[in-house]
Amino acid sequence: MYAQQVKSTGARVKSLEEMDAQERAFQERIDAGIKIEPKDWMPEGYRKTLIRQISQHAHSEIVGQLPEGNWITSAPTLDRKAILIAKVQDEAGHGLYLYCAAETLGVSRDQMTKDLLSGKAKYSSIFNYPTLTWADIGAIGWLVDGAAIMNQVPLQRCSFGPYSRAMIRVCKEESFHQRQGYDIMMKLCDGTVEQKEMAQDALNRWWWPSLMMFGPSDNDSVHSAQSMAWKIKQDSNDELRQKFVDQTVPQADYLGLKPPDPDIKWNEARGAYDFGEVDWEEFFRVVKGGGPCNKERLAARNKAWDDGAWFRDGLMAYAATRDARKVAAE
Ligand code: BYC
Repeated sequence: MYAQQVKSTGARVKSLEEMDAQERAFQERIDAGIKIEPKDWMPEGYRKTLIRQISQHAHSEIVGQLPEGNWITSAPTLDRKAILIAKVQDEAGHGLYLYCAAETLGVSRDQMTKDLLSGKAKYSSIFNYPTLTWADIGAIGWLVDGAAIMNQVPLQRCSFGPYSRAMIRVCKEESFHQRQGYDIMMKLCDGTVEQKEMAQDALNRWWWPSLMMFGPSDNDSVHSAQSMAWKIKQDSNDELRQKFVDQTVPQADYLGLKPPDPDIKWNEARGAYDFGEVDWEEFFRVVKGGGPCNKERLAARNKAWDDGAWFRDGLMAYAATRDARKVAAE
């Protein structure tokens, strides 16, 4: 299955006849559902695409800790604080599995970190929006983790073994995160008028950025066609966005909240919700660094890296002494 299924602006996907023998054998393995492992031969484009996607994904997990970490000291109860700390720690763990998966492709963790800190590497646009109220923590769990799961469940079947295996564990944890976010929203919606208004305000601000998480529309997606041919991606950006809307609108109804889109309407013929157009100008502005918190996020990651220099130096000094002792003892 390598035919181009989505309208994409990326390079045309080669047909089997256009491939050399090695590429064809590789594509046939993918088509047969056989996982590719790090030591297997792979086309350079496949390796580069995976490094790009997995490292961006890892960076998103790491930067994604910042908006939520902001509320750890202000969580309304001890239980909520403990749950939020655990969630933020989980995100760090996801980043680590993903950096390890990318390292199997020959890129170093130091290089990936440098690319994030210099602003060269991308991370998800969603984390460039501020968390203004406690309801934002509910909305992130419900919507952002909800969108992440929608995107990541198919990634468990990704053709590259280490990425696919990392996603199995990540998805289990994300499901818990989504439930805790929805639980916060339920409590707020069952609370006072002011609490319900706070929940609606959070939904108003996070709805469209959540839809943007799935990437540009299929017409503008550069990588989708090739990534789907290689079974790195299983679904196109628009297909996943539609599934997310179909799943989330009834959840908003249950809470008694309304997504900020007057065009949302059940379409009986399609068996899906119609919805309005994402503001793509805003999406590309945020991706290019012009979102409300892009500068703050990069500054926070750079500060964390600089502040951790003494610890990294200490670890290296300890490792060198330990190695020297080992050599002396031999
Ligand atoms: N934000 O050709 P396209 C989480 C870029 S975090 C920024 O469609 P592709 C969580 C794209 O990279 C969720 N950039 O690309 C953590 C490309 O630029 P480059 C993170 C975006 O790769 C903490 C260009 O636009 N999840 O779970 O086929 C707390 C053209 O796009 C975005 C992942 O990373 C965006 N939203 O598809 C809570 C999942 N969208 O690289 C939750 C793994 C697109 O050419 N990644 N771009 O410079 C993917 O599934 C895919 O990479 C995407 C994009 C669907 C995101």
